[in-house]
Amino acid sequence: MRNDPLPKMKPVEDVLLVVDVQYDFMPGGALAVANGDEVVPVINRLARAFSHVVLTQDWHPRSHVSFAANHAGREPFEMMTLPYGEQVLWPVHCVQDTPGAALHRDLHVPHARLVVRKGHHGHVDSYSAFLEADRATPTGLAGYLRDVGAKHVWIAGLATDYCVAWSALDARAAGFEVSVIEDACRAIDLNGSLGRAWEEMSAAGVARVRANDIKETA
Ligand code: VGL
Ligand code: ZN
Repeated sequence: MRNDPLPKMKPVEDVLLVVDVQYDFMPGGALAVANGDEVVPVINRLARAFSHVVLTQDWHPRSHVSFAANHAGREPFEMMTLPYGEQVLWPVHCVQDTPGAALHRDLHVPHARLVVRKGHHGHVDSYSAFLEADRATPTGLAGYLRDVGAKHVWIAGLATDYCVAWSALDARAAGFEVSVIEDACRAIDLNGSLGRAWEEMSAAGVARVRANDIKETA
């Protein structure tokens, strides 16, 4: 249904980054985010205001180091020290080419130009769409966004306190203006992670906005 379409935003400079709208993060999924499905219609509507949209997909090998099942005696949601730092051990999720790794079928962003798959290296996680968790291996997204003339990255999706927050912080560090659209995101909130994520984003100069605040800038 298309009534009252949002005005198109300035092309090129404003990019909408839609993070991990995949079945394993939906209610009933392997790493379910409470009410994660509620972001889908909000993002569909928002995306009409952007001429440039990039999607991300969490995309792990089954042997991935972030899966508790790959560490004898470990349970999901425990912490583990890995060579690159502290890692949450997750349930097996978003295994490459499985139904749980697919984008939600009701996500309608036909004009999305790029899908960044992340977390594909077996020995390092990647919450961020920009930099893997070793904080050294780039995904290439910052270079892509610079090449196409992007200045402001608007972020929506799952989960607010992990992949959205890490992507927002790295986008700032890469020199972009960044806004996180809070009602187009939902959180995992593990041991206070959501409050910490908003504090870190705010300290880094990430704007916290709502979908209805987004107006034409052209
Ligand atoms: C995510 C935990 C593990 C996310 C991905 O998309 O926020 N969280 N993998
Ligand atoms: Zn993951």
